[in-house]
Amino acid sequence: MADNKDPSDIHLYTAATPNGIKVSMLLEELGLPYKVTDISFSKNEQKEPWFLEINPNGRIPALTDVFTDGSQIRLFESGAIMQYLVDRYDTEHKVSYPRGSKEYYDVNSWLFWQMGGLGPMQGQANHFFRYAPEKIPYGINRYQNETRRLYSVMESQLAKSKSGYLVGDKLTIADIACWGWVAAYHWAGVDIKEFPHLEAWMEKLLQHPGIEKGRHVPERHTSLDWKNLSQEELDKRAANSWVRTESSKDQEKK
Ligand SMILES: N[C@@H](CCC(=O)N[C@@H](CS)C(=O)NCC(=O)O)C(=O)O
Repeated sequence: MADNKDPSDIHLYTAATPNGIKVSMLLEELGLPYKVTDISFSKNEQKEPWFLEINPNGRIPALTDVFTDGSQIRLFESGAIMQYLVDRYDTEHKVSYPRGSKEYYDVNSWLFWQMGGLGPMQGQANHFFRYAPEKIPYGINRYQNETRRLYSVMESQLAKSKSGYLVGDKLTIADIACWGWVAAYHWAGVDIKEFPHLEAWMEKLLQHPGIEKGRHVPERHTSLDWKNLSQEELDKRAANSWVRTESSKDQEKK
């Protein structure tokens, strides 16, 4: 599907979250120009009809582009967006491997592992630990333990890796997909010090200029600073989040 078109038709709809920054970090690593629309969760823009035309699931990230036949293509689910971008634009295999190679399938395994495991489980750890109106120990323990288990899976893989990346000898979309989640470890209440290879990997990725630049789209990335905040500041951050407002609406629906 590789082609030589000017890629400036790419339009990313995003917000400052672990799923959103996957796509901007990838676009920056590939050196692709793109337009950005910052979607406001507090205004519920992700549920507006015009946005649902792009992503019927009403979540970020989403991306549009002009397809090879000249029509518009609309993509949602960060993993699917990343696969589209490397299939179409990473012709030199900077952050991907050729389709059909063993590493190509290894990258897919880790990408699906992130999409089906790390993201959803750590997201629930955040929810029960930081946002839930009631502190439910069962929910907190279940999702924090599952996040720790998933971190230990990455830790073992990285301990075996000669390159320090998840697959093969270079940074790939598998690493990029996981980075924003691991970088937000403190918000989930998990200690990164238990996972030395994972911590080293997290720092190593920051040395890539595209990761460093893309993590600050659409606004400054702050997850790594949260370990320095007091409990009071962390509680305030959770209390002011749009997630709290949405959770109370959910309670009313019951
Ligand atoms: N599996 C989806 C998850 C997308 C997702 O949950 N996005 C969150 C931000 S990280 C969102 O848009 N939340 C807004 C909402 O739930 O209304 C992906 O990876 O793209």
